[in-house]
Amino acid sequence: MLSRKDIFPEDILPDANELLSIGKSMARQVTVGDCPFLSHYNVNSEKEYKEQQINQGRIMLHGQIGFRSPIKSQDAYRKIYQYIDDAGYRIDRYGICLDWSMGYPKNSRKGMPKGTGLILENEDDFAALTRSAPVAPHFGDFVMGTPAAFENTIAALKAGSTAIGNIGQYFNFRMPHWNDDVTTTAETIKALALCAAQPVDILIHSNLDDGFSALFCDLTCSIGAVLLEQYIVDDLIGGRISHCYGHTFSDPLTRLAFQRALHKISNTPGSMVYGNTTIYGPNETENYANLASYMLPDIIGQMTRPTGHGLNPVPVTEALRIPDTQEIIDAHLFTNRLIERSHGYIEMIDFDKADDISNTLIDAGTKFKETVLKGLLEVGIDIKNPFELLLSMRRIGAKKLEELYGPGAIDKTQIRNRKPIIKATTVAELENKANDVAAFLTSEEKEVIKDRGFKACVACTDVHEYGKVLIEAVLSKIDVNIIDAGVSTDPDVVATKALESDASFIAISTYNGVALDYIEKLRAELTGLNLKLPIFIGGKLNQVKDDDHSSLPIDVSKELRQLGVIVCLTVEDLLTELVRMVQGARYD
Ligand code: B12
Repeated sequence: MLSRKDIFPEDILPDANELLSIGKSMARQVTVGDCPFLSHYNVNSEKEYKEQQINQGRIMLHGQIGFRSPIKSQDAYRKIYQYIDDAGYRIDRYGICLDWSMGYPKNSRKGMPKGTGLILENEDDFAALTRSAPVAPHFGDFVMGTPAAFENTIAALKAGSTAIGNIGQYFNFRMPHWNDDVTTTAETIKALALCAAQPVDILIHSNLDDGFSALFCDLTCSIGAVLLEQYIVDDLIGGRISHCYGHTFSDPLTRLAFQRALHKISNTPGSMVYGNTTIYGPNETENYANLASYMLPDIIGQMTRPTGHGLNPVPVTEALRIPDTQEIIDAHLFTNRLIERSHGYIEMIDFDKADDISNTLIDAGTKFKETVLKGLLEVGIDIKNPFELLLSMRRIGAKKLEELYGPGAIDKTQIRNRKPIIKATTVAELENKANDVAAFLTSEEKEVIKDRGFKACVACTDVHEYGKVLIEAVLSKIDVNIIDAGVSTDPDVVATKALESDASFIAISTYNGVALDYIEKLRAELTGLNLKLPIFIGGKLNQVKDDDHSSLPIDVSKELRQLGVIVCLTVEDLLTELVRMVQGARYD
């Protein structure tokens, strides 16, 4: 059971009306600036453009860019547009991938961890980028939902952006070393109010996979999240929420059904459909089949129930590295040709099946929304107050919300103690994978590991949680005790947790291009506590070096090994080392 005191231990919270009025008043000074996209298509906003394209039956396309260097990003903005235009096609919008560190307010950004993305120093940098070509600038990440929400939204609006996010990110992302979620929420409310008060329509983007959807085990809860966000942004603040989905939607039928459900319940055009990045592997040729396998339902969705989403063909190199300009262009050329070749498929599809699923999604999603609101009201949350609603949902988190309020029947054998009405594939697939990985050990090896009574302190450095979910599932299956040190966890917290729990080793999963800095800090923290423990690390072991002009991340496995860390390409590597530890190997 929850109580208000558990969710809000603070005696006083900021006044939501005051925050809304600060945001609203800023709209007197800050309005949408000119940019080539708005002038070229003679529209006031991307929403207006999207509605025109829907009426003309055109499918829109989205590209994702954001290299560390502003110059390289401007160059990509121009080149991709030009190349695709020369080929007789169009790219409608760019998702601008700001760096992690852009989420800190400018005056506290110095010295904070950087990821692999774009760093814009000032408002002129924002404008220089959007001036580079007539493509709609979508500032999706590290704007709303971060402590820098208000200042980044001001810069994005002035640079001519009329699609700004990311509300999904608000719910799930934590900036390293930033524990003040009250300020994060307050800045987000001000930014939302500023957009809502604009004389032109601003789409408030939310990538569901950046938010709770990546972690729900029941897909109907994701439609519930759409409805809850509509309630907060549209009904309580007067904005226009616009949803994105796709990363984790691997089954073509449910992918199509989800799009048809959005078509029924959305009041505004969608921002983009993200490519199904979780199915990409290391082989580029095979990834073209992956690309086609999710693009086809996306194209058919837009042909039959246009929602205005820009489709995002993710380059086939995504699992290997941050895709370069030509790789983005190639994915677009492929997809434009696929669109031309897709018409004949429509007659082959049984849309009733998709519509049955879509109706179930809406019915159970509506139930989830209502149960969440009722549950929060019962514990004393003011559900008419957007500040309280946002922060309480963020603090409770996806897993607990699903456990407490999920629409599926209670079933203690299931992951969230509920039988999913429509199973979300990702977490379930990780559970299955864990069985295969655990089978790597012989029963004798499992037995000796069990007898040793290992305690594993497991954490991930950023929002990428699947690696951690997998390690925990595998280790649980071989009777290693799990000490959960959390998601987006700072090095000092991991070190303290390892000490307090008397951990036998630490396992870190990392993806954001911070591996080396993170391990250096963790080592220093452990030394400070006089603790010597084996550290295993896996995920994406790269980093953008400050002195490297390529602005792309490079592999740091060698440096990590030099620091005495055990670099793991697979979970099996960890299991092999555990067997060696039982046999007497030492790593301190
Ligand atoms: C899923 C995903 C997401 C999801 C994460 C959902 C979630 N809640 O976990 C979402 C959509 C939220 C997301 C967001 C972002 N992402 Co992302 N994401 C991915 C993706 C597609 C898959 C990563 C993953 O989880 N794989 C599943 C795991 C289980 O499999 P695996 O990675 O192959 O891992 C294996 C081993 O490495 C091992 N392993 C992993 N960790 C560990 C640890 C130990 C100790 C051991 C023993 C083994 C082990 O386990 C697996 C065994 O098979 C990758 C691209 C890719 N295909 O790799 C990008 C990727 C990691 N993301 C990337 C980026 C840039 C981001 C964002 C910063 C983008 C943005 N601007 O918003 C944000 C993160 C923001 C933040 N605050 O941190 C980049 C990182 C760039 C880099 N470092 O070079 C990648 C590589 C994509 C790319 N090519 O650009 N992302």
